[in-house]
Amino acid sequence: DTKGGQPKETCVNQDIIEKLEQLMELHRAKPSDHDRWRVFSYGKTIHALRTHPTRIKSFSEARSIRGVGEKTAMKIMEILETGELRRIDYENTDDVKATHIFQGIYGVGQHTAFMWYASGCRTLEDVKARKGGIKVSPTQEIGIKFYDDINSRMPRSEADEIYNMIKPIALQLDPKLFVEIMGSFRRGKADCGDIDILITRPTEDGKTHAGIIFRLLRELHRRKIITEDLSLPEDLDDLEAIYRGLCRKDATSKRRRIDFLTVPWKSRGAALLYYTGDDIFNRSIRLKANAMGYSLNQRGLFSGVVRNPSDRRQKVHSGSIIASETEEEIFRILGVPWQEPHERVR
Ligand code: DCP
Ligand code: MG
Ligand code: MN
Repeated sequence: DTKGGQPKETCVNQDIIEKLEQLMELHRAKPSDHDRWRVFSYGKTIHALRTHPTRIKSFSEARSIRGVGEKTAMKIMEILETGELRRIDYENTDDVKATHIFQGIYGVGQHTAFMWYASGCRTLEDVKARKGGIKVSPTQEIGIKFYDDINSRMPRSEADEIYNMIKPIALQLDPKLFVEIMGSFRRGKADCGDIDILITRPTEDGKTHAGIIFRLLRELHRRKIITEDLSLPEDLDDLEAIYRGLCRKDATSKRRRIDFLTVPWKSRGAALLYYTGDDIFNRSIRLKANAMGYSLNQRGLFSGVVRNPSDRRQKVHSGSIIASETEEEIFRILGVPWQEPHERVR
């Protein structure tokens, strides 16, 4: 299934799920293999709980759910009896708190966050002071400078305004461009973490959109819509490119994260599907494709992809393309009933 259980409003065990999710997130914040295993195991339990039709009333009922062992069943009973789960406080250790703050810096992952913690940093001020002699990259420096802006979501209306400033500028550079806003905005969410813009161009006149991102960026910097670059595409001539940066509506507005993605015209359906998300929906539709012997990514739906068994990232055989031009076609071949973007949520 591509829906992942009952919606929040109707899930009778929602309070239990939320506590276990909190605990799972704390384990996710920790680097050990053991913690990774726990995240995996809580993830399965939570999924099973979501599809459990009745309110759990007893230890034995909890134990009867697939993936729920003795320890988890005891946690469920604690939540039922007290409304709390003491283990959450216990797992929320100083290293988790500090590394959580550090990972809010754009360009800082778990590895860097724990290195900084090991160097003695505990707060953002410590990082700014380079406590313990830590190294901060120019991108991370931008992430620190605009920490609060980057970590707050924007109202949908602001994403809409910025998109409507950018689209005509792109079309002025090339009126044949296809420019579409993706991600949470396309799914109709009321607030967006960033702005995701997909760009491509039909090829029937023999021209392409190669290099358009750079021309567009020059224009957006000139107009002070884009304010900082976080990462630029590598190759000027590539039809497939990713740009990440910061933008703002006007000089008094917060900075917002923005991503530009370009794809070859023939991949537009697969790219629309991928960049609309959400990520959980993508995972389930990709698993469905895999179960049918296909492989799905932002470029298309492929058959006959052969991977190296000892390193699944390596393709031994790239396979042949089955569909990529429209979302509808990909849904149809996978036997998944059409879902509007706003329905594609966990
Ligand atoms: N995506 C994915 N897996 C990832 C990251 C992204 O499948 N690990 C896809 C699905 C996302 C889309 O790309 O919907 C855009 O990525 P964002 O990180 O911008 O996520 P959203 O736009 O969905 O949410 P937000 O409002 O937080 O930006
Ligand atoms: Mg987004
Ligand atoms: Mn994004």
